Amino acid sequence: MDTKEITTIDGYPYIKYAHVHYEPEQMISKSAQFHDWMDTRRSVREFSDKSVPREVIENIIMSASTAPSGAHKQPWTFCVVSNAEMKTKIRKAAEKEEYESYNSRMSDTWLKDLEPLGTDWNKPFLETAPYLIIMFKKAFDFGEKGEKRNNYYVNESIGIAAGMLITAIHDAGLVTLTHTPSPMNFLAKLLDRPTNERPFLLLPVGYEANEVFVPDLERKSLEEIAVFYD
Ligand code: IYR
Repeated sequence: MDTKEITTIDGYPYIKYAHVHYEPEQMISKSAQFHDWMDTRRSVREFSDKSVPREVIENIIMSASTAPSGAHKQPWTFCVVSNAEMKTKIRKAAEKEEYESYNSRMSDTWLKDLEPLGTDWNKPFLETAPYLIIMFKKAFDFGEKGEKRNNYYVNESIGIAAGMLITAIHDAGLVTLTHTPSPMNFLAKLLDRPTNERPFLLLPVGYEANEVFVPDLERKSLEEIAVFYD
């Protein structure tokens, strides 16, 4: 299993792509089961403060980092905050921006669209959740002489990694939500990030609180979201 078959193509090392294949019947049942499982995922806004092993967080981050990225640059940094004082600082700064957003920056239509989800400027989960993962996108990297080296398709790449992180969190039996404080540059300042990194998404991670209710959402049907050109 572990023996890599290495060869050289155009002067670069290649390995043989090895993967299991399933019979069509098994594929249908596996993919249907995976959909059933994914369909149980919900954004949860109330967290328990119960601790989660650090190793779980490390594993889900490594899963997210298997995402495809432009020219395989993996243009992301995952900042993991469990420190209580830092969580409080982040909550205060996020709520300051969110208060402004909910009270003056967001349109009436937008606020109306959010009403069924019950969100507001209060973000207690930023202190309750045992971990906050803040994803930073690397607009560019630094070369050997400190020169700027642009990355490619950075938004696409980190967006895919975020989706895979959310999937890995769900698979571990934990919950999250995609919190998007706006503007979010306070995160770069608080976490002292280098100049090539921009905050992308903040995800609290942990167990849900006891007896959590989530909005009774309907997901779109296949007919509404897909067009098949046979
Ligand atoms: N950034 C805010 C507002 C918000 C916006 C959308 I669109 C949502 O689906 C949910 C929230 C917040 O994080 O509360």
